[in-house]
Amino acid sequence: MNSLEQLVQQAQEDFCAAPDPAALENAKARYLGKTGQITEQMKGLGKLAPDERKSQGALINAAKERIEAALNAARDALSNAQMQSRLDAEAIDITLPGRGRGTGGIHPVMRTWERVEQIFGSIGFDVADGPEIETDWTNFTALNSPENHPARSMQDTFYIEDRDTLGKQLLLRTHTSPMQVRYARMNQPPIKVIAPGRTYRVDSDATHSPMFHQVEGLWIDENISFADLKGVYLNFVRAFFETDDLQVRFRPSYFPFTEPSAEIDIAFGSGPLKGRWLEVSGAGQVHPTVVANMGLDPARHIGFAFGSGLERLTMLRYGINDLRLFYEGDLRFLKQFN
Ligand code: 2U9
Repeated sequence: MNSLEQLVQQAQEDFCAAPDPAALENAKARYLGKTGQITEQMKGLGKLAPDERKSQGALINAAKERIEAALNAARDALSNAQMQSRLDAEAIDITLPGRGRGTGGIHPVMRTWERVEQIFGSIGFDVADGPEIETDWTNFTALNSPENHPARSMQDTFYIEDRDTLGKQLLLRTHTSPMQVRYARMNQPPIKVIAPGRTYRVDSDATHSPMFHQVEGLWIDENISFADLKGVYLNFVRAFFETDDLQVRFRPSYFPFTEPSAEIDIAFGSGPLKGRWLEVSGAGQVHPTVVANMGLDPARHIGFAFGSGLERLTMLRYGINDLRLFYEGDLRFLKQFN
């Protein structure tokens, strides 16, 4: 084998053996670089006679082309191998089952909220929704708790430092009653409306949370009586707790916005809570001052109102004993309701 043929073979072997692009480029330099063996052979041509130079030059060129071809083939092979190992490393097994996000569920208090809307909706009550940041007037004054009135201290309030554009004091609503005031000022009697929603009070322990949910109902008409309120509420608790086997009693109470006022208790005729009187709601005839603040004539229009905590209703329905479970986001608790 002549030396050019050996050189080509040696180059082919070196290129094939190069494990990565850097090694391949080093190998290339040994043959085709400035001081590479092919380049050196080219330089030697000058010493030959013209005839020999031509034929030897053609042989060197042919060898050079074969070396360049071997180099390109080795480059392609390395880049294919690199791509293949990347594809292997990043391979996705499309036969694996998805990780899944799990199915979401409805929070038990939201379930109660939806249920309350459905039950009152079925007897003709509209649903009112409104701001959680309220003015002092709609939250307190309109509801017969003027400034400095001792009744205000019944509800410890989160006040907001900034005032509204008219300079009015703002606060987080302590009950959903302001929404009923707004609704009554925008609609004409007969009014039958519930206002469910988030409410806020400075209070936090096993039975109180700074944010909690209320539903309040308001019925304004001519010639209605406490018996109508009792009928509506009895219908509600029977539907809500899915039993007719329960009793309802009204006990005298005090709220600034109702007169007379009552606490509503229920007692189940069976089940784990059988025979125990459980407080579920407050209620009363809307105070004449509040009726007037809604833009109505208290001599003509009578209002009945009630208010319940949605957490309280939920705890009674499912037998939950700690309010804080609702806000901890523990899936072991929440999953039980879905
Ligand atoms: C207007 C006038 C009167 C709504 C009422 C109650 C009695 C009541 C509490 C129950 C537990 C709030 O969630 S709780 O802390 N509510 O006892 N609420 S009467 O009276 C109104 C509402 C709107 C215009």
